[in-house]
Amino acid sequence: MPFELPALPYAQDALEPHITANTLSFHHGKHHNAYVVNLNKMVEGTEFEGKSLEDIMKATAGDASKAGIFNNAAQIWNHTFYWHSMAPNGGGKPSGALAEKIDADLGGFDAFVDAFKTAGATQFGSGWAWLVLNTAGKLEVVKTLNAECPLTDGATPLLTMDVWEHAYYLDFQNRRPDYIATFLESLVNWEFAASNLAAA
Ligand code: MN3
Repeated sequence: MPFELPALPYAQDALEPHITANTLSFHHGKHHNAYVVNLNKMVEGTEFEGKSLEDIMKATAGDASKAGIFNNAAQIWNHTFYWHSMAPNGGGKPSGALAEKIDADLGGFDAFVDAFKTAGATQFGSGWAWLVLNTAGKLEVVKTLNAECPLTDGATPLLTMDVWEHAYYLDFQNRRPDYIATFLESLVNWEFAASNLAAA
């Protein structure tokens, strides 16, 4: 079975006015879709045909000769995870076990916000900011370059934010810090992060 572009978990205009339907039509309909089309071409007739995205990512991470396959597989995975990391009427603060763990491992919600903003703003060029459960069982804020995903280091992603320019340029132009602030204030899906922590 070839890979398919997953539907957005909400309508294309559901994140307006923060992220417009115009951005999502390009970001989901063109960029995310291109990764799907490219990966299907690349794995056809190879050992990776029929494998899961996660298995392909783990098998190709760090292998320069498989960079094309890794980049497209990881970008499919990362984008699907990113759509779910946002929600209409998102934002606010986490509660319950996730909030308690943010307090214990990261020094509180405000410290998380500072760390996440810094990760997103200081990722030079293209990449991602993440909240993960690391291999030591602690929450950690990390950033990754280009298509890289903490999953291949054994961490469990809880939340991600795309900081490639295509994620924000149509709505925010060069103002990446404003996009990051909007993500945290109005879009972030804490229920998704909490469910990922509960399943870890
Ligand atoms: Mn993107």
